[in-house]
Amino acid sequence: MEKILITGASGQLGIVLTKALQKKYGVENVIASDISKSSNHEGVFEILNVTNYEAVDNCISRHKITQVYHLVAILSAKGEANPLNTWGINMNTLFNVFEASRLNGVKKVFYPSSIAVFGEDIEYINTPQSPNLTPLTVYGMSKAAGENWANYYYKKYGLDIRSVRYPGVIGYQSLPGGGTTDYAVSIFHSAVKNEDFNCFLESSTTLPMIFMDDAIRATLELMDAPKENIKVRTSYNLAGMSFNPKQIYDSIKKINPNFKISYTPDFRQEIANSWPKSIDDSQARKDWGWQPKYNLDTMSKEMMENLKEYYNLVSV
Ligand code: VAH
Repeated sequence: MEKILITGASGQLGIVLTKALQKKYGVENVIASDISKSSNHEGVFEILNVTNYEAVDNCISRHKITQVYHLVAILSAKGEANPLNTWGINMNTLFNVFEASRLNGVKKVFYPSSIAVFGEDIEYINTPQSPNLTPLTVYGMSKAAGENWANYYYKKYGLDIRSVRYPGVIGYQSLPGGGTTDYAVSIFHSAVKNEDFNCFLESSTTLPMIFMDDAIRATLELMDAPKENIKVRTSYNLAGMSFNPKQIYDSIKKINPNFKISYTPDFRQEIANSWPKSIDDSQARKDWGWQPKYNLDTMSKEMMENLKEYYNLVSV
């Protein structure tokens, strides 16, 4: 019998991953936690401040947790406003989860990394699994350090931590907060509401992205894979699709021909410029059979249909 704890369950991924894990393991076996509750949650929810070690330890031992999905993090753009605070929160929460998991005999931990671990001096097209990691944001630095800690806890203590480097995640079920790839979610909300969209990145800024369904499936497949198949104990490169703002705009225009876009790049442009344009995820494909299902047009269609339904429902 598995008992699951999710930290950061009210975030963009957390809201959707909680539902997927509830479906897989039963609503009563999934403890969703965050510092505040999102109205979307059904099932068991606990207010949990993951910067407090005793609180994390208590939650894991009280619920006899067997798997932890540690999603708490301050993202790339927001994190730059207060670098030391971002480092503190991202790293302290990681140490608290890894250490409490080890001491309480947790069987598996999921730790999300990001393509933000990449920075200067990489191959920007098909960025390989293991180049030098020289991230330019504190978020990227914390994820790169976290990957090494994941590897360390596995090698030193045998804690079965698994990780993927998510591209920008795009879904209709929840909103991102404080990331550089957030534009690719907001653009759909504007399109559905027939509002003009002002993009904070230049039209030609290509970034790796993934549709939420694929991101969730990748997570579940990685966690289900036999232990001996997991050869990468830092974090797996993961790819879905790659596009720039002009290309996503063109894809949306096929559905909403009147949609209009303008571009006003801000500080997030520099962050985006330091990231890969596309990712080589051949190791994930080889080790645990990763295969994305969505491309830009199939994703746009799903996003538009679901958001139309959402806005129609709330306006009733
Ligand atoms: C961010 N969405 O923009 C995150 C992500 C690929 C980047 O980790 O900060």
